Amino acid sequence: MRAGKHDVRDYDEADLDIEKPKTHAAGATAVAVSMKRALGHMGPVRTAKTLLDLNQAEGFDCMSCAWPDPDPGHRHVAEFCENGAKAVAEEGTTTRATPDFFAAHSIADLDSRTEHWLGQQGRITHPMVKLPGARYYEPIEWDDAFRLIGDQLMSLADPTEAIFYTSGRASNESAFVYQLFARAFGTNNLPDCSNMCHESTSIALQESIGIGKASVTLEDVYAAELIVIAGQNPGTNHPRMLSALEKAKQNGAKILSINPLREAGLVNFKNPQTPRGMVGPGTDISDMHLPIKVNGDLALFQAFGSLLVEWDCIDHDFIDRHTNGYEDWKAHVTAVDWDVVTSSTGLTREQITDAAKMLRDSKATVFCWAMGLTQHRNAVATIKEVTNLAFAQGNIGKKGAGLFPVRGHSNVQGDRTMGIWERVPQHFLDSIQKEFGFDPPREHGHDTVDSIRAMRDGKAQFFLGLGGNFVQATPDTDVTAQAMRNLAMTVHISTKINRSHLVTGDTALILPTLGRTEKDVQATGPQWISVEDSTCSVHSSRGPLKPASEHLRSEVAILTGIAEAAIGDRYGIDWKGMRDDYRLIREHISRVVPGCAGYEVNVRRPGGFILPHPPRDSRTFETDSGKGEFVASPIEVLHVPDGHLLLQTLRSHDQFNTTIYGLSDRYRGIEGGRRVVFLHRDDIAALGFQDGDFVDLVTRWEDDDIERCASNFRIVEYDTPRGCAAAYYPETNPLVPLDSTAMESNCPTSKSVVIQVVRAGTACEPVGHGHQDDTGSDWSHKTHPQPHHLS
Ligand SMILES: Nc1nc2c(c(=O)[nH]1)N[C@H]1C(S)=C(S)[C@@H](COP(=O)(O)OP(=O)(O)OC[C@H]3O[C@@H](n4cnc5c(=O)[nH]c(N)nc54)[C@H](O)[C@@H]3O)O[C@H]1N2
Ligand SMILES: Nc1nc2c(c(=O)[nH]1)N[C@H]1C(S)=C(S)[C@@H](COP(=O)(O)OP(=O)(O)OC[C@H]3O[C@@H](n4cnc5c(=O)[nH]c(N)nc54)[C@H](O)[C@@H]3O)O[C@H]1N2
Ligand SMILES: [Mo]
Repeated sequence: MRAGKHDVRDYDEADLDIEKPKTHAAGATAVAVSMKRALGHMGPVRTAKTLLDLNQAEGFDCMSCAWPDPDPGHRHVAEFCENGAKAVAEEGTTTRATPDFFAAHSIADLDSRTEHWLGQQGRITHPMVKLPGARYYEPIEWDDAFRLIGDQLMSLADPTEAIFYTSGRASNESAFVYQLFARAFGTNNLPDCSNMCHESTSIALQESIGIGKASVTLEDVYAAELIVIAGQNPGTNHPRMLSALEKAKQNGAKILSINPLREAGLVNFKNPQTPRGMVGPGTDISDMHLPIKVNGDLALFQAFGSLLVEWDCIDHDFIDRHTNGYEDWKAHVTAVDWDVVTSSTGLTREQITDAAKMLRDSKATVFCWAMGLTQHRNAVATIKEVTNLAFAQGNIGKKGAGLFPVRGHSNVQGDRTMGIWERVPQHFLDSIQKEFGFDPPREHGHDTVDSIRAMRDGKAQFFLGLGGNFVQATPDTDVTAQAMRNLAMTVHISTKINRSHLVTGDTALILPTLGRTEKDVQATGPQWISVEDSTCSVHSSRGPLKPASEHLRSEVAILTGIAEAAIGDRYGIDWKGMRDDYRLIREHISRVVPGCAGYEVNVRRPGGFILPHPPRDSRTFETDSGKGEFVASPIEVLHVPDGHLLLQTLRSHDQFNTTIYGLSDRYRGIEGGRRVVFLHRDDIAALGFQDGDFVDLVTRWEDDDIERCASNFRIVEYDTPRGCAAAYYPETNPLVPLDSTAMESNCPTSKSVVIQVVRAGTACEPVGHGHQDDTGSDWSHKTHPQPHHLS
């Protein structure tokens, strides 16, 4: 442990408690943890008010993940999961970060704390500003804050010097207003968390099926004969999915899981809604588990394709009518090199053949995936390969079958639908022009990685974050932090304090906002908002709680306030009208956003409405050829040199992205800390270490000469394939090179980081100032990065 800087840590690696990983998810413990966290943060009245309203047709939408709700009438009284309860508790907390709190803690002091500690300081109550040269945040009146921001925006040499980031919790109403403002201001610089998340999915599906969204409904999951779950840990990240899987199994479905780790939720589920789940044996989830090597999926799916072709388990009728490119793909997969397949998957030909038989024997297969597939260099090709397999057996646009990218943030999909997209299609911009009478900028804006490059290279001066925690969520933490510090102004619309408030431009503002749990009352009365889940279902949400402070404003009120200050009544857009009555926003949405005609009426129905999806609805494909596109991709094998490991960075059971709820990764047996690295026992021995040793993790990326380092991780022996390591995000983000991104989607390769493991204290040099990550260790580079520009 490095000395000196860690006095203020709220936990210590010495307290780490390592147990055996669990072999089931949920059960009575999940209920106990939900109630303990909810009661601890909110007390009994607020707990009852929120949890009973959560995910109900007239209630509010859970702000944790984007898993869909059952139809109204089929919902439980407690239609939420442990991690949903934690998310609600985190927002509904009665703790407050007031101006007195900010007066007592300098920015440097706050910056020395862990992300966990920052989150525990409660809801921000007042707008706050840090003026140039100041060491503290101080309160500011809303109108003064808007004026400061407006003046800064108007002083930019070019509108493209502004970056407008969105995290996927924003409602459809705020997202629509936000993109409208950015475009009226003059830029498509609308990066979002999706750029780091399912971007590879959106790109692949757009090319293959003509739309970047899931082709299933929840009913398809229930009706499936086979559900393939690749690169996803639903027990932690989409816990309500386990109830759907249980139901599918009761209807006779089989489940094939493809994951380097044997995640508890993929083994067995004890449904807390049922007596069997509370005290009985639970439901076994996976019928087969393939412990694939990290990044081996492209090879695996091609091998599946090869076997299906060999066995002629092909839906020729579907292929003839609806697809293009089958013969090329067939030739490609038929020639697959099995040596490459077995070495890159770490699986035997027998294992792969047995799994392929599950595909062969299923007449309706749903393919689910998440970050384990999207955050690799070859991610887009891998997802096209999943789509090829679905085409091969006609598993699209039919009951019980389809493609199911399971989205992360609760409204990340809706934000895209509303135009939060740096590369929004031209027809969307045409509709904006028609509706509002101005010609929006037509050239593409920056995505997340390009925004960081622009800030790093002095091409941006202003950053506004609608939610999120940009500095912690993005790759190459040091580079990003420096990029943020280069700016004239950083502004965050947030509910709670996070690291991104502490890594600031010359001027910085925190604008505290209402959350999903809270009542939103504007000039014309109470308002509600709308969101879209992973299955294109759009519905309304209204919060039950009194706002955390009378000074909070809604996201819509803040964004329209900024718009008025920055562009006034340029183009005659009625910002005030939209703020006073969100129905006006929804009227615009109904005319601008495809599939949203009649929005106000449709979204108010109990359960809402489902957006059109041509492949799902009618097997039509709005691609260039008008057909579903088979795409043959070469298997790109990632070269991991001897003595190196392939690190995947993942979530614990006790966090929501960069929000660290607590220190219990219960299912994996990690308690009391987060700085652990999971390794195979033979790799531990081969590298000359033992379980329990402390190590530094080092990336040397061949495309630049920067040595990246994250210090002091405890080795935990774990059931993971040889050559593969796992450690938590965001502690490991300093190791992900900014320029290491997925081909075509530019998504950071957070699941494919080539690392070396060296004895703690021998690689990372402490830096004299700056941040600690979540266990209080320094973010450090051995050599400080010079701007490298790959054009
Ligand atoms: N409670 C909670 N819920 C969340 C979140 C949260 O942080 N906390 N985050 C939300 C967000 S934004 C998102 S995007 C989702 C994320 O949901 P997930 O994608 O489930 O999240 P990760 O923890 O990144 O898990 C990735 C899984 O992929 C596996 N994996 C890693 N590499 C590979 C590989 O190469 N191949 C295969 N086949 N598997 C691999 C890992 O072992 C792990 O099980 O969850 C959402 N829901
Ligand atoms: N190494 C690595 N990096 C990753 C990933 C990974 O797997 N590995 N995953 C990536 C993925 S999938 C994603 S989606 C991104 C996530 O990136 P982000 O979306 O930027 O990060 P979050 O941690 O979800 O944002 C949390 C913050 O949002 C604010 N917030 C919470 N609720 C609200 C609200 O209602 N309104 C507003 N305005 N603010 C609110 C709070 O202040 C909180 O601190 O991270 C990515 N980064
Ligand atoms: Mo995500």
